[in-house]
Amino acid sequence: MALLPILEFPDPRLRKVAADIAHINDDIRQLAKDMLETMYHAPGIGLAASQVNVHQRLVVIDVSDDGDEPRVLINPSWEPLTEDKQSYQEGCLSVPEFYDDVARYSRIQLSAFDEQGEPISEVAEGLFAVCIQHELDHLNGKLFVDYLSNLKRDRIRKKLEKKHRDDIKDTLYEAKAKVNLESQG
Ligand code: QAP
Ligand code: CO
Repeated sequence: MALLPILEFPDPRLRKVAADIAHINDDIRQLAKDMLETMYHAPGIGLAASQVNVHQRLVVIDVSDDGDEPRVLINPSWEPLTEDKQSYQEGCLSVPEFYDDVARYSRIQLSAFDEQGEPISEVAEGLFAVCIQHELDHLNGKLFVDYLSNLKRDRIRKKLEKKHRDDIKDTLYEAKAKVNLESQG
C-alpha cells in the first residue's frame, strides 16, 4: 500500500486525456488500492488516476457516510437520464481548499468495469452521480474550476501558484537546515 502524490491545479498534466485500459491486471488492481488509500487518507470521496499522474481510465469513489463502500470504475462512461441538473458545492483534491457550486445531471446511466473485469451498469443519483461526472471530467482533462467564471478560476490559480511557490521555499529551507545540522556533526 502506498500514498500517492496528488497533482494540483494549474499543473498542465491534469489536462491530459487518459487512455482506455486494455487489460485489467494486478498492476491496475494495485493502482486502484493505492488510489483508495490516498483518497481515504485525504480524506476525499473521489479520485481519478489523472490526479496521481497516471493517464489511464480508472477512478475510485466512496460516497458512503462511513467510508466503507469503495467503488473502482474502469473505462467508465455515463449518459444523462434527465435534462434537469442539480447544483452541488464541489471541491477537488487537486484544487485544495477551494469549493464552488457546479450544476450536473441529477440522474445518469453509468457503465464501467470493476477491478475483476466484471461489467457494471447502473443508474446513479445524488452525490454518487455528481461524483461520477466530476471524476470522469478528470479523465478528459477537465476540472470543476472550468465551470466557474474566468475571474474566479484566475483567482484560484493565482492563490494556488503562490502556495506552490511557498511550499517549494519551505522544502528548500528544510533541506538546507538538515545539511547544516549534518555538517556540524
Ligand atoms: C470530488 O472531491 C467531488 O479542498 C471529490 O482541502 C467533490 O474528494 C465530487 C478535498 C464534491 C462531488 C462533490 C478537497 C479534501 C476532497 C479539499 C474530494 C481539501 C481536502 C475533495
Ligand atoms: Co477532482
